[in-house]
Amino acid sequence: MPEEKKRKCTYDPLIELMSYYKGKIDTDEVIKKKRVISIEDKLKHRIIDGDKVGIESDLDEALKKYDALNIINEILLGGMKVVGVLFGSGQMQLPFVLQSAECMKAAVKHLEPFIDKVEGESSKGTLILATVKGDVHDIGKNLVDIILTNNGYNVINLGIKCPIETMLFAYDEQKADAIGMSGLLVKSTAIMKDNLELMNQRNYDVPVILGGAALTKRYVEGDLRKIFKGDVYYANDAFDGLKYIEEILDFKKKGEKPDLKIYSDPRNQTKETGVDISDDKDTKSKQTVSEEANTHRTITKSTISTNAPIPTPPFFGSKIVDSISLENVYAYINETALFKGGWKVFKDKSKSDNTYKELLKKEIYPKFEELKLKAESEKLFVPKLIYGYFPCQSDVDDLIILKPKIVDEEYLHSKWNNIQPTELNKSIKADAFEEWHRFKFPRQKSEKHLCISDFFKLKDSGLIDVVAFQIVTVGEDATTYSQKLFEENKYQEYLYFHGFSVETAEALAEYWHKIIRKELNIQSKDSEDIKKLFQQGYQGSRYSFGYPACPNLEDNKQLFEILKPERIGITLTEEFQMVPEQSTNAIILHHPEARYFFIR
Ligand code: B1M
Repeated sequence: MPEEKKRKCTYDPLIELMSYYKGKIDTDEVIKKKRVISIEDKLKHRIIDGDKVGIESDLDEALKKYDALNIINEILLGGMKVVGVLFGSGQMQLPFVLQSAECMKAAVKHLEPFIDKVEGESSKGTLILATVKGDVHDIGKNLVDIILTNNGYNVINLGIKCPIETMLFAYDEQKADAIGMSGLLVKSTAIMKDNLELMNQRNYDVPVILGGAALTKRYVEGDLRKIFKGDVYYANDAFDGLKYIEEILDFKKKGEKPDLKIYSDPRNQTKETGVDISDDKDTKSKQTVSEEANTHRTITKSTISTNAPIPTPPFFGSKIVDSISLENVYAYINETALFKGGWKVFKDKSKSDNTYKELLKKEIYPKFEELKLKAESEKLFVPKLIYGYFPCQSDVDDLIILKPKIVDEEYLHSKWNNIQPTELNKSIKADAFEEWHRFKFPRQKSEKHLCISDFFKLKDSGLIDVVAFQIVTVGEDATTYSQKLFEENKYQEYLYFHGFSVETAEALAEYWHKIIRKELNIQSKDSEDIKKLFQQGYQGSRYSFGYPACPNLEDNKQLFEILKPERIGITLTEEFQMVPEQSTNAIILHHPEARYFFIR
């Protein structure tokens, strides 16, 4: 190799670039004008700007001066480091971070043939990464994979629903440096604990990084750190994951053990399961489920009115709806949830309102519109749903779903044509029915002592009430297309499309809830502003199983027996999650006092 090629880069790209960005965010035009033209800077700016078109010729030029590994480690990763700092300080949004990662991937691909394959030399370290057993959530883990891979780490991504044995096998086989576990479900936090306990038993005191919406720092670095013999870290986002793997490798290199502190929060002394089930992670409104909530206690009833009128549904039983206009559904997409929750595009303190509005106008809204058209024209979404109305009564904390006596299975999963809803509680009385299903809902142990069953007529009243259920999906193709984008390293598009597809599923649920209110003739309280519907600007409430007022995901099983959504291609996993991923279900209450509430 010519001497020149072996030369190391001599300046610190991070310091140079941070001073370049200091105190301002420039527009693309200004950045371009200011751009210094050394090949090192050209490449770094390409990474920061996510500008991969034509990067090959710049890389070829750099190859005349440096060897391929040096270009990656000193120049390109220097650019990625700046991206990380800009992201951490809120100056760069996630979609643009992913654009940079895409550029990095393209650059590394071009340089790969020039790298002499000496085992272990081309990567900074290896992480085994997986979503834990029973959990199907993919995107969070995949974002971690993208960020780490494109910062020079070797990530062995084992996918979703991954048993600990598979992770440990991969760890041994790959002689990895750490294990990363991801999971969005409350149950996943318990699985993570089980995994660490099993690792203790088998003497795997390896570093572990944990991440996902249901976790809290206190749980991981407090409770789990106490029980696990190895080092365990809590990563709030993908860049936290990067920070910790760097730290782990640093200590490993030095042959030292980090002195990890046990996290303790003096404000909260009660024993908690350590879950965060807030819907909007950004508000950080953490909600914890106390173990006490599940123990036996004296029931204190709420003061929910028992006199609410019972609406008349258009039919009893269930019905399939499979011709739904996407345009109608799109109108119910919650832009805040999509832009901030899904795409992670925020206005932070360093930006003026105008800069943020400009970003939305120039990048985000056009993307949103493009995706709407694409999904429609390429038939990436096939919205379908099953919904229905059912006679019901409450029995303390339970909600009893009734069915007509002596009918066959097939009849139960169709419209019950021999029951006239207008005759309910008139000529049709409770003795026309028998118990079909029973949902056991938890009750608040303080505050208003609410329980979902309080919003329905009591069995003792002799009256029959009405409950609606729905299961909606935008179909399997949305999942397949998301996966394709990830596999093709189209990271930014992956984030955009996946977020858009799941919010479209949620929009379909919102839209159909509106139809149900209309059919029950309780729509007079509906806000005219669709955005206000997202804050329950209507009569009644839509609760999804697994959410705070009805936290038992297992209830999905009974719901499936009632609606039989297999008829529209939705199945339930053994851990009660729905396939396709872009699906959601709900129990719908008509009672005027029904609002979201938390079981603490
Ligand atoms: Co639902 N959902 N959802 N949902 N959903 C959650 C997960 C929930 C916590 C909401 C809540 O209760 N407030 C709750 C689970 C609670 C529980 O376990 N009981 C829940 C529920 C109940 C459900 C349904 C069951 C409701 C129902 O229909 N009955 C249903 C299930 C769907 C199914 O089975 N297919 C459902 C449906 C849906 C939608 C389809 C509408 C939609 C998409 C779901 C999806 O993504 N597959 C949806 C959404 C959007 C959410 C929330 C609001 C956001 C999830 C998300 O996409 N986050 C979520 C609540 C929340 O997160 N606050 C919720 C974005 C993603 C990039 O973040 O995965 O956290 P995340 O990854 C981050 C970090 O956590 C970290 O880095 C990542 C990137 O920065 N990280 C790591 C993650 N893993 C890491 C590993 C590391 C390091 C960092 O190691 C190295």
